[in-house]
Amino acid sequence: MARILITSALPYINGIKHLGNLVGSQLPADLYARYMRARGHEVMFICATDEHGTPAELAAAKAGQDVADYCAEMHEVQAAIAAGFRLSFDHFGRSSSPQNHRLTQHLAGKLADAGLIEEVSEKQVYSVADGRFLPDRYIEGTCPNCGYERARGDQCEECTKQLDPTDLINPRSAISGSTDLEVRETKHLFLRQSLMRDKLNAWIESKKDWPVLTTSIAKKWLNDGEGLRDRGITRDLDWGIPVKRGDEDWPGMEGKVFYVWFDAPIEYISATAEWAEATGGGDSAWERWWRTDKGANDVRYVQFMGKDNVPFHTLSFPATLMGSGEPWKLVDYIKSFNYLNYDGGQFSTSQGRGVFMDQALSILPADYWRWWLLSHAPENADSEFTWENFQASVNKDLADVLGNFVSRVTKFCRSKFGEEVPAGGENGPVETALIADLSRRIAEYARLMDAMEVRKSATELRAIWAVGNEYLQGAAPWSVYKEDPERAAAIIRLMLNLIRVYAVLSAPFIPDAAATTLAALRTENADWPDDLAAALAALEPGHGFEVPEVLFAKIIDDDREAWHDRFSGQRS
Ligand code: B3M
Ligand code: ZN
Repeated sequence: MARILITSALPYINGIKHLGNLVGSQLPADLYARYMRARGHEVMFICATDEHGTPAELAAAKAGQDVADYCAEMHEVQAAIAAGFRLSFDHFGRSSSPQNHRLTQHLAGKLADAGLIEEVSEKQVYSVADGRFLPDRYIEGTCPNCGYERARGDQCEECTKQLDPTDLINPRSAISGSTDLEVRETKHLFLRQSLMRDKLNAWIESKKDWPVLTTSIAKKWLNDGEGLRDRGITRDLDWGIPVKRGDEDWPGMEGKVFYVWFDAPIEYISATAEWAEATGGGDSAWERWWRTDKGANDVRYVQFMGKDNVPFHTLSFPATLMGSGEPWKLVDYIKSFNYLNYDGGQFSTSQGRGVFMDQALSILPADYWRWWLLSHAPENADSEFTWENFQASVNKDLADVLGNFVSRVTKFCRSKFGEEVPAGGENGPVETALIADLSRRIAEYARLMDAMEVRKSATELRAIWAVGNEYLQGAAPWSVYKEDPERAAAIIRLMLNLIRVYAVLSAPFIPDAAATTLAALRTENADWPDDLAAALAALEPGHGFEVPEVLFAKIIDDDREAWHDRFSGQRS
């Protein structure tokens, strides 16, 4: 039994995520966590909301709410939706937790002790009326390029030109509208990651088994100089983790907070500490996952994320942990994803284009989405959601292949033998060949799941379902029954057991259907079929069951068309 630590990239707090976000981190992480638990390993699966930074402040302001209240509310909203998708986090934390405040300040102190933090003086725009420095995007004015009057200090949204706040004509504060702005000196902390280039390089070079997508991005940033330049890790914002050096004040840093990307990955650790506190485990309960001097040496740590998050996880976060000089557990494997597009374009929050997590659950159960998303995960290239493809997958794979199989077997048994596993007959050569074929396929499925080959795992699982269907079609118990009821009983007994095995194998992808099936078979605690022949005899003659409710309903054309229109982003 191994110990596996799994983290999913933290969803940002400002709003509900779309299906592309879901399939890029949380959902495949859940697939892996469920699979590893099913194989008997000890799993710690961590996620959290990423709550600091300018976008959180802006979203709260837009909602007319205090930012702390806004984050608390949105955290609950995101937690409920995650539960709706059956994301089986051991803990869903908050980067604004007291644990994360303490650990972020602690690590900053250690980095400073190690000489890895530099104080840099910069010129920045100060708003006298607001009594604060303004981040670039909090300054508005007229674009010098196109004349758009509400260009932001970092970029003009109209003509997309990248700007400096000082480029703007008639600059004003986006908070108060005040034009009483001055350029003042201010100090910021920089993480000297450039000093760690050799260490980071050696570490990344040692990761021979990482996916190409991960290492190519990591190496690009590492070797491109740009990527490893020293990074500002503090900001002039109200909302965030106050800059401190461990427990002590940091002279000159009063009123400043850490940059959101500095504290967000630290929350992976802090969230585990939140979990330990919530479950009464004490410090040793989380340290055995994260401190190599306290037992984390034998942990395998896997991270899941979209490709845009890779640089922070291969460079900045490891630099933080290594630079602290303390024995923190570093990631062993990074599974990264490309993007999911929506129907010929991109998902767009502002245009309401595409399906967001809450909307998805309001039209169909989680399993339908989980199956489509995972079986089309953007692993080797970007992939695309279309309603036609979604309808076809659900109707074929889930309704025709799996659902129909379960329904035919259980209904036929009920009509001929009653609602219990029938006795009589025995397996012949065809069944022996079937079991051999399935054993080979299940071993391949396990190999792919171990390797986090998400799409290929789904393809193999679908093939495993299809093998049962083909066998049933050929064995045709409904015609055999008249001549030889014992033979029909043996076929059906094997198939009822196969349904149970299917539920166990499929649970990481479609946990609700798996649970419904196991409940109908009155066998909730089913183990992974390490010995398939034994697993296919587990339900013995006389074992009672019920015909389960329809597992998957087909998507009809009218619904498909209505949803297509509803989510196209051209709402009037
Ligand atoms: N919140 C990514 C994002 O929202 C960011 C991930 C943090 S992982 C530590 O795109
Ligand atoms: Zn412009």
